[in-house]
Amino acid sequence: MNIIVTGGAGFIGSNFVFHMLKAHPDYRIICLDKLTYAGNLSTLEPVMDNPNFRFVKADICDKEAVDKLFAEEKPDIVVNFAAESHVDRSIENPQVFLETNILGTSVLMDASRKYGVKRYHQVSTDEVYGDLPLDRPDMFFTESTPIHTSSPYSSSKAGADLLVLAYYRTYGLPVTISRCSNNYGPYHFPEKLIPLMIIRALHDESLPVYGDGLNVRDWLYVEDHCKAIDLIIHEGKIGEVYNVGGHNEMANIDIVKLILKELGKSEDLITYVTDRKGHDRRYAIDPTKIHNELGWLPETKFADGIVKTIKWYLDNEAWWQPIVSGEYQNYYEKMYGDK
Ligand code: NAD
Ligand code: TDX
Repeated sequence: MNIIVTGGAGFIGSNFVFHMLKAHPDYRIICLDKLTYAGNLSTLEPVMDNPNFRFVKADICDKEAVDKLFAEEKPDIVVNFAAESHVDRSIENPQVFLETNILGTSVLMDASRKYGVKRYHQVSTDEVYGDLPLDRPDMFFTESTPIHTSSPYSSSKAGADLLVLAYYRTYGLPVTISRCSNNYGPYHFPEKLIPLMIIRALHDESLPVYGDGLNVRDWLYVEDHCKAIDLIIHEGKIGEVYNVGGHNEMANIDIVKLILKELGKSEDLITYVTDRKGHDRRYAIDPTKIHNELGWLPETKFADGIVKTIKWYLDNEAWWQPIVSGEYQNYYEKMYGDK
């Protein structure tokens, strides 16, 4: 089985590459990644010499490069993780989100049609459903919750999802879509809440909490997400959407306090800053469908996963130090300077 994994040098994509090489030692995994600021080749170092792995640096929007790779590899399955993924960046500069997340998806699906791919899987997000009120803990996102996006990021992901479903209906492309809640774990880029707070706390720097800090996210350990995608590409029903989440809702401020406690740092580091524009209040996934149809259940409890993650950042400074010491500094100044 040949599988093209796009965005495999990023956070979830790299964890998926590791998972697949381990879970299916007879599969060939081809990673296509543009290596944007979020892609890190050093992450893939441990598998670079694996004969079942190939890395190709290319842009999913580049039709020629994508076509060439599909012609060479004749993939059975394509799993598309490649995306611009950070909400705050989408508020600053939406354009590249539309290009990569929507146009890039169409380029991959055109190649998938041309080369008779047996499964095109789109890695989407729960953010396409918009948000839920804090005072209705009985409400959850199901697969039939209407699309109702808040940010340029989530709109671009929703646009891609609609296009994927249109390719299924119009051309019969064998597609599946997964919509997962917030992931955390190793190799999470330090612009995102959990790694940002861990690394800044380690440096005794202020921890910028947006708004009142009461926004709720539904956290899932990244490996559980990878296992869900593995199941969907093998056993999921073509044309279907699967929500992925583990009923683990946490307010941002509680996550930040937990990280401080684990690291033995003072809560005085917490700084409330101007809220994100259009900030979604609460995400919460109902994973009944993937549980009933495919038997998926998350395996890592948040209490264990967060400790494992903090330990990973403590043990892997060599991975994140070059990131936070370079261009990233300018990014932080620009994004947080006037907050
Ligand atoms: P990430 O930003 O860490 O990684 C994205 C990867 O895509 C990087 O390696 C980058 O180099 C690559 N990439 C970006 N533009 C590209 C292009 N034009 N061509 C080729 N490669 C390109 O993102 P992530 O957090 O790992 O998210 C992966 C996917 O999962 C995204 O589609 C995202 O929308 C989705 N998702 C993420 C989460 C989460 O909590 N992180 C939750 C649900 C869904
Ligand atoms: O400095 C910060 N302070 C803060 O309070 C940052 C970076 C974030 N936050 C808040 C905003 C959110 O309520 O923390 C929460 C999580 O923020 P992010 O880590 O930026 O994630 P989120 O916006 O929830 O989106 C993530 O989950 C869904 C991923 O980045 C998306 O790619 C995925 O689709």
